[in-house]
Amino acid sequence: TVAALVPLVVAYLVGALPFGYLVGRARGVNLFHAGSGNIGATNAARVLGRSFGALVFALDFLKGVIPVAAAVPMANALAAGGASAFGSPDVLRVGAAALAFLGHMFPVYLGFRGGKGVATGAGTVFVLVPIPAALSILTWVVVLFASRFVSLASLAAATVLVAAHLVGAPAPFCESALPVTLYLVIGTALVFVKHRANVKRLLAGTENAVGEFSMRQP
Ligand code: NKO
Repeated sequence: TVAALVPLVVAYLVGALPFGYLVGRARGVNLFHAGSGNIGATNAARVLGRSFGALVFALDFLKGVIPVAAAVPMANALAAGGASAFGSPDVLRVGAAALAFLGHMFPVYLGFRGGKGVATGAGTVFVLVPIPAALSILTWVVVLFASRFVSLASLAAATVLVAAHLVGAPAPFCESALPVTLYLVIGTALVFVKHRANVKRLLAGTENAVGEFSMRQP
C-alpha cells in the first residue's frame, strides 16, 4: 500500500533538513559563500568554529540514524505488516538510508543544493552495517591526523566502508545483501562526485588543511 512509502518520504524530508546552512544562518553566515562553500560539518567548523562544526556533525549524523532506525516500526504502525510490502524489512531500511542520504545531498528546501553526504551517510551505515561503519570511522580519524585533510579522510573512509562490506564483514541487519551493496557502492561513488573540487585541490596541492584558515572558494 501507499502507506508503506511514508517512511521513505519521511527519510528524504528529514535527510534534506540543511542543519549546516541553518546553523550558519543563525550565526549570520551563508556557508555557501564562505570557506569551501559547503554546508557540511567541516566547513561549519572552518567558518563558525569547532563547537558549531561538532553540532552540525551531530545533527547531520542523526539525520542518517533516525530514518533508518525508524523505517520498519513506522511502516508497521501505518499499515499492518507494512514493512513486508518491500519483501524484506532490510530493503525498507536500505531504501530509507538511500533517501536520507540523497536528501542531504539534494535538499528540496535549498533548490537541491546540498552537502557531500559524509556525516549523513555515516549515520545511515552506523545502523545498517555497524562493523564496516566502525572501520570506516576509524579510517577517517587516522587519515585526518596523518594528512590534515578532511576531504582525503572522508574519501578514504568511504572506500574502506565499501571494501569492508565487499570482503564480507558481517551485516546483521541486512540479510538481503544486494540492496545494501548497491547502496554502499553508489553512495560512495556519489561521495567522490561531490568531492570532485576537493580532489582537484588535493592533486594541485591547494586543498585546505585543518588548522589553516585560507578561505579559498571552491
Ligand atoms: O568543506 O569541502 P570541505 O573541506 O564535512 O569538506 C569536506 C568534507 C565534507 O564532509 C563533512 C562531514 C564530516 C563528517 C566526518 C564523519 C566521519 C565518518 C566517516 C564515514 C564515511 C561514510 C561514507 C558513507 C557513504 C555511503 O569531506
